[in-house]
Amino acid sequence: MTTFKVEGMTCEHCVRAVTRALAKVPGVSRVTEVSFARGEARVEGTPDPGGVLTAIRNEGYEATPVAS
Ligand SMILES: [Cu+2]
Repeated sequence: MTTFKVEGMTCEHCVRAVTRALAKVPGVSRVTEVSFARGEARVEGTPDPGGVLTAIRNEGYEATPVAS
């Protein structure tokens, strides 16, 4: 499981946009959680972290990896 901090999500629409984008990233087997309240996204699988960050940024949000 990999966690990312996501800035800029304000509603469920943002959550759906980020969830859809993450599901398309190679290596992501499941989008575990996307929360605008906590500003977090969690995915399962073995994606390239750079690919995840790019997918989130392409939707218009800022993302940073969270060290676990
Ligand atoms: Cu929104």
